[in-house]
Amino acid sequence: MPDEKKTKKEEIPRSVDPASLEVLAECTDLQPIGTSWDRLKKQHPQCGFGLKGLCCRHCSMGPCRVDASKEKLKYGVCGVDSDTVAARHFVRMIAAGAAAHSDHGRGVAETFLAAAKGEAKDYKIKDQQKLYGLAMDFGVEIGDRAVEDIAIEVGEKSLGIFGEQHGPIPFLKRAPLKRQALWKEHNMEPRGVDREIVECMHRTHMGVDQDPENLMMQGNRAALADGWGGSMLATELQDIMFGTPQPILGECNLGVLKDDEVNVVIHGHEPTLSEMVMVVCQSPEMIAKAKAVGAKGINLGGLCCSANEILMRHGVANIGNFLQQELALATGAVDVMTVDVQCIMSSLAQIASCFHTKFITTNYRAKIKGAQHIQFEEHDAENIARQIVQMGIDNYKNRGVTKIPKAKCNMIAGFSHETINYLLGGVYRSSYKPLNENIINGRIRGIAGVVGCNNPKVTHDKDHIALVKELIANNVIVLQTGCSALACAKEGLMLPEAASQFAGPGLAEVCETVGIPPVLHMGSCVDNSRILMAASAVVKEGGLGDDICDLPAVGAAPEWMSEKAISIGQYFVASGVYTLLGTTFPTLGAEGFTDFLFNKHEKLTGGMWGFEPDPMVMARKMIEAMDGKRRALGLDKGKERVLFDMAMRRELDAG
Ligand code: MSK
Repeated sequence: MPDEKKTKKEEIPRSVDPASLEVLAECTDLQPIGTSWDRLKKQHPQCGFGLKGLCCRHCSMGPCRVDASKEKLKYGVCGVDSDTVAARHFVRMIAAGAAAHSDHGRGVAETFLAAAKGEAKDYKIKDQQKLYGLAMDFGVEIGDRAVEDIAIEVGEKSLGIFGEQHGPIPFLKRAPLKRQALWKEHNMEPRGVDREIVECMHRTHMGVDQDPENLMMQGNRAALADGWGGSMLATELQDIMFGTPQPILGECNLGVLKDDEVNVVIHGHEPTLSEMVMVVCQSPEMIAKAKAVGAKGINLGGLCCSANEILMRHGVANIGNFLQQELALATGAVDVMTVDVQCIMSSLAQIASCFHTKFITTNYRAKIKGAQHIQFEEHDAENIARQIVQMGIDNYKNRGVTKIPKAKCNMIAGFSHETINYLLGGVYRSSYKPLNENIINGRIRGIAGVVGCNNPKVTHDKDHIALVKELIANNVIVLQTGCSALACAKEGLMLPEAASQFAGPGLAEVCETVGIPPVLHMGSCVDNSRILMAASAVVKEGGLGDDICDLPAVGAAPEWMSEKAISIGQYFVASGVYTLLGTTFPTLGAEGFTDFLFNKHEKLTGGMWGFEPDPMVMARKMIEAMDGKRRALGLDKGKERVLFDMAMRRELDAG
């Protein structure tokens, strides 16, 4: 962990983003709490056992530090060894991450059902085609039934999936047939995510499952229940209610805050709240109220995945990613910040109190000391959103000096897997075939999913940007979600012109022909399920093997920090994808278990984990892995490079 050491001796730069550095330079008045960078510094040295996954505090005989390399510390009080300690810890991280995504998904399903029943009047069914698709997945009759009746049955079935006792969950059928057979053969098909998480907690309790590999079978089931269950349900139902994303122009970075408008900021993950806040911010009545207090209007901006959700559907400006949440407040320009769940720093209430900012929690699951709590109810959504926006308007007059950096960047967001299908094939012949053909002919070397958070242990955004630039320069098309997507957007990588500027010649040619950036924004954390769908679609299109593990496709989370990243990574590994973490890896002190994750797991699912803190080395490892898959597919022998023109597309259509 080189950056750990560096932070102690020579300090690493805090960010590569000029807007963030500008605010950080002025952040001297946030005492006593400071920023996450200040607090990390004070935490040094961090616990070495904890960092390596070797600390067990599952019972009161401990906490035990268990380290196979030290005679005295080989076993915990109960006799547990380091591999089992690390495995239990890792499985609990999967369970927590899966719980976060899936509880979000359950909330969406409840709102969806209430909307279908007419009990949440502010929400509508926006994408009927997607509703019908989901109904067919669930075996719900469509016929000439009313949309609302179909939606009620779909909503009830969706809610039932979370608690499904026997499995397998229905979306597994979306995976390639060979993958489904592999899961069945290894008894890895998950039941509902609730059951899988409970079993994770049971097995990791003191004195239950002591076999690291057996523990990981349960970790795999829980992660699959998240990726192909809770997260995928969240994405599907959100698309039906709020619209399936299509490419849309947006702006990003702290420079989107405005001096002369009421700044309303949403942060967290659930679009049920942010969609309503957006509707209210756009209402003429509220804009008139803002003007009445001397502002030119209302400026809505998002942070983290709340930003991703409203950015990709409506082009609402995104203020920044995880490490910019405190900086947004430190500009002094935020009149109201409202948060729901996940990735919300405990410091926000205190930092808001250094300024005029009203800081509001809205979810009973996520209260913060010092915040004002306004419980969000789907039955009265618009009224509650109006109350929040009104607080921002009323607070505008209390603003002091603001320090809004100028830096901001345009970006294109909103590449759902349906949109990619359409963009590649055209409206009458939606297809992934042009993508497959360009992978086969070598113009595109492979596909990378680069996702995940920021972590103050490494320079903010640096590893995301370095990794993604290196990948596209080597003709790898990059699919992104979460805070990683926002990092690369700030660097201008999500604009079509980035293709000629940063991509290798093959990828650039494909992007320029289709008119897409080389780095595609696919949404929020739960939308990693869109990447699973895209990978499955590529396999089904043909020519690149018959399972996800055959594809020249690799995943990475270079600056991860959240347990959700572990769950996401594990569902990719369980789906057949080599997936690397940067910054740190939570089992490194347990050699046997780490070897299982980094090597032996591939025999089980065709996917495995890796760890690489240097983004350039990480890129090389990813490209080597893609080249290995290409060789296995026989694609290493030079083939004539063909780009699909209209005549070839027509031929495809006829075929
Ligand atoms: S918000 S989980 S910091 S990506 Fe989804 Fe960003 Fe990571 Fe949270």
